[in-house]
Amino acid sequence: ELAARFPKDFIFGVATASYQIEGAAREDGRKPSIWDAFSHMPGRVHNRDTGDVACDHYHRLEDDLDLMNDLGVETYRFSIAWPRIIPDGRGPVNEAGLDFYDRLIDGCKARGLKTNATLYHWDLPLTLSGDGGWTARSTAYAYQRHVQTVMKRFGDRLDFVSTFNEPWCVVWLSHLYGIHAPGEKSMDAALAALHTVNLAHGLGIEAIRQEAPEVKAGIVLNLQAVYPVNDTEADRAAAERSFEFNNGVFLDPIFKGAYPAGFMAAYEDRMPIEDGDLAIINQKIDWWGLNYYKPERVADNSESGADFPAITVGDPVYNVITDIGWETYAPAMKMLTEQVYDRYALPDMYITENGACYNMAPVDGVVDDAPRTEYLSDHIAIAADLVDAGIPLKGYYAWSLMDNFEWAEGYNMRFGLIYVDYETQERTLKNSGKWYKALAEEFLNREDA
Ligand code: GCO
Repeated sequence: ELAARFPKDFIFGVATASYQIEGAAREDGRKPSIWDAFSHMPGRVHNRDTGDVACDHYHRLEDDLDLMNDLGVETYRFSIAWPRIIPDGRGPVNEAGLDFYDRLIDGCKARGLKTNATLYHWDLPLTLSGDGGWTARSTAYAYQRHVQTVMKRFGDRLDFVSTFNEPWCVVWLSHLYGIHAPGEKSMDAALAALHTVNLAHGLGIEAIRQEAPEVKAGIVLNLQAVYPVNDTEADRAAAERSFEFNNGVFLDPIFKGAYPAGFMAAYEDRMPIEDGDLAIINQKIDWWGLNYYKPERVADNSESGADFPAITVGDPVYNVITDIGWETYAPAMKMLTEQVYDRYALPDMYITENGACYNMAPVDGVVDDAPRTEYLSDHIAIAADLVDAGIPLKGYYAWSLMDNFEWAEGYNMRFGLIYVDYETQERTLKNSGKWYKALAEEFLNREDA
């Protein structure tokens, strides 16, 4: 039995993010974020979808918390929108924005849910773009003030906080590949964003320790599980370079106090590092989160003269491909986790996101999404294997509570345990949600509980 494989203090939860679910984009003093601007720009997001309304969670907060509570989970991971708290990124604090999260957090506590707040899940206040957004060092200090404000207000009621969700996306996907806001395609912009985000993480940890030393502070990373396409020396070296570029540039400064050597050999003279920065970044944290969805396969491309890491992305090896086109391969989550515990002195771990995109809709009130259930059960079994292997894995959050605004894919791609009809805002628990609920209940009610 799957549930029986986890220790008593393990926690199951669900995750969401502010811009993906809240809507109410112009209400109660919230000002635009870079995602409001980006999604309203033609050609950026599928179907020109925006987060203006999203799941209308801002107005349906209590009902949604009830739905979550009905799932039987013990913890909720959500994000706090900076543009609701400090609408211009710097300057006045918006009381009405704080009130919303007061209600959210108190609503969780009233239902016995542990809270895990993400302090940045991509909705940078648009005003800060005028300074250069994440490419500007000043943004790290503006972020620190956001963290101070949030922790001062909620530090007494938060169980966990993370400084950032997926710096990889904030840095490479948003500033080098141009897929996410602000849509930059520049290595120099990306290198600057990389260092600003790492610095902001360290400044954020300082602020959390200052304002709320009891709260467990961490960071959430979407590390890549990299496999060489061919078992050749060249492809293994490519996989190693890919690890540095995609994972090491975050893990090394945070856990070792230095950027990786191969990466630095390529880019040191373009990195805006100042004296003392690495000591700020390299602070002890209480936990880290892994967001895991799929394996990555890479081949050597160094002959082409391409920039570091000089790789090409290989095709999926296994043929279970989700509706967003991602390869399904649960053992990669184990390989990756063991690899990073081998290489770094990491604290307690949580799987902070894991889930699958399948777009089936209700038929007579039933969403038959068996492949999602299979994905979840395969990955949760790997989580149990990790616990067995002695990894300090303490919890698992399914992505996501409900279908939502899937960034550049708009409303076209669905990851929820709950189906959302965006015309009516009606919610329908999917079969996978029923399965997860049964797992959570079995876990809570098992004999040794
Ligand atoms: C993430 C994103 C989520 C996505 C999910 C599926 O942290 O990657 O937080 O917002 O919706 O990953 O792509």
